[in-house]
Amino acid sequence: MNSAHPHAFLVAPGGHLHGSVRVPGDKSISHRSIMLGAIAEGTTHITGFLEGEDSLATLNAFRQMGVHIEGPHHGRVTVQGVGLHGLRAPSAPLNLGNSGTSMRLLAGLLAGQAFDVVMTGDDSLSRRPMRRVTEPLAQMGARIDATAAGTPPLHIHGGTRLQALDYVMPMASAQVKSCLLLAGLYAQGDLTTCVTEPAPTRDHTERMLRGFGYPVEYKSAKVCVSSGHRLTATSIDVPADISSAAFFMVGASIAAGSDLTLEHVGINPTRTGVINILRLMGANIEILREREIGGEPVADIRVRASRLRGVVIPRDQVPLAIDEFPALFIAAACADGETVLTGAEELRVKESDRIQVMADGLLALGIDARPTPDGMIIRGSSLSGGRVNSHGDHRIAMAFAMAALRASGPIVIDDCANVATSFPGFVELARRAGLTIDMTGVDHSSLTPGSI
Ligand code: SPQ
Repeated sequence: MNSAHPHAFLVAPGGHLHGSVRVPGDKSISHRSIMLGAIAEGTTHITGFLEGEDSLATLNAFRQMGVHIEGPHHGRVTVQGVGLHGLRAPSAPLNLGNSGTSMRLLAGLLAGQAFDVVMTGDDSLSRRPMRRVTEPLAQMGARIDATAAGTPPLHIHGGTRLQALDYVMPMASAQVKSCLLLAGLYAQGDLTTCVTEPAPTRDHTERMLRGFGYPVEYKSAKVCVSSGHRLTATSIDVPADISSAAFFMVGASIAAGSDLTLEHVGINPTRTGVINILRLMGANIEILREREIGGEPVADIRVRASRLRGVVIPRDQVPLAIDEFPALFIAAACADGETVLTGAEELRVKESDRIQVMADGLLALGIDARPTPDGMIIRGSSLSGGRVNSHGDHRIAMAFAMAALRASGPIVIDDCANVATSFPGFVELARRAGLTIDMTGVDHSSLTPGSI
C-alpha cells in the first residue's frame, strides 16, 4: 500500500456507538448569525457558534469590512453591528476558503454596497458555479465579474442602484434564496424582492431576519422582503448541526449494539430529511425533549441500531437532506436491498461531485453503487476494508469513517483536512462515541491489517 496521505483517517473495523454527545454548532446558522449581526444596529451575542473554518471565513470577512467582533471563545461571539450601511471597503480580497455559503450569501449582501469587493476561495470553491447568484443579481442591477466559466473569483462593483426582483428559482437552493433576500434589503425605493422556490429549502435566513426584527412575508412558495427597514441586534443560541449529527445517526443505525443520544440538535423541518429517510429505511430514531430556542426547533435525538432496508428516496425529501446524502449512501450500502436516489443533481456541484466520489469509494469497498446523472442506485451488501479518497470533501470523509463500523477490514480515507470546515474535533468526538479512528502520523498498531 502507498503511504497514507498526510491528512488521512484510519478507521478500524467494527465497534458500535454509545453514550451522549453534542456535535458542534450549525454551520448555516453560524454564517447567518455573523452576517445579520454585522448589519444590525446594536450588539449581537451568539452562543454555540461553529468554530469551523467555513464560519470563521465569514467572521473574518466582516472583520475585514470594519466590523468589531469578539471571539469565538468556546462558541461565544459578540458582534458590534454597524447597521445596513456601515460596512467599509476591505483593503484586500475576502478569502472565503472552502465555503460556498459565505460566497453566495455575501454576493447578495455586498452587491448593494458603496464599495468594490473581490471574493476568492480555495480550489474547490473556485470550481463551484456562481451564475446561479450572479445572473439574478445582475437582473437587480448588480455588476459582478466572474471567470468565463461563471466561477470565482467574484469582483463586485460597488455604487450600483439595486432594483427589487421577483425571482422564480430554477433549482431548490437556500443559498440562492438567501443571497437574493439579502440583496433585497438594499433595493432602492422601499421595494419588495420575492423569491419563489421549486421546493422548500432551509429557511434559516428568513427565521433569523425576523429574529432581528426585520419583516419577512410568505405568499405560499414565495418569500418576500421589502427594503427600508432595519435590523435590531439580538441574542442567538446556535443549535448543534443536524448535518454533523447525521454521520452519527447513520453510524448508530448500522452498528449492532449502538445506542447513542445526540444532544441539542436543530430539527428545523427544512433540515430533517435525514431523519425522515432513515426512518423510512427502518431506523430506530426517537426525538426527545423537543423545544424551541431563538426561533429554531431543537431536540435530543436517540438512535439505536436497527436492520435497515433499501428504499426509493422520495423526491420531496431531497432538498431537506441535501447535505446528508454522503452519510445516507453509507446507510444504503448497509441496508437489505436496493436504494434509489433521483432528483439530486445538485450533489454534483458541492465541495466535490458527491455522486461520483461516493460511488467510487463505495465500489472500492465492494459495494454495487451505480451513479446516475441525478442520483445513485445502491445495492446493500457487505463492506470490505479498503482505501478511499474524499477529494477534500468534509462530508465524504466523515461518511466513510462511519462505514468502518460495518466493514470487514480497516478503511483509510485520504484528504481529510477539510473536515475542520464544518466539524472541528470530529476525530475526538467520534472516538468518544466508540469509533476507533486515528489521523495519519500516529501509531496505527491498533488497526488490524485488512484488505488495504
Ligand atoms: O457552504 P457550502 O460549501 O455550500 O456547504 C454545503 C455543505 O455540505 O456544507 C454544501 F456543499 O452546504 C450548503 C447546502 O448544501 C449550505 C447551505 C446554506 O447554508 O444555505 C445550503 C445548501 O446549499 P444550496 O446550494 O442547496 O443552497
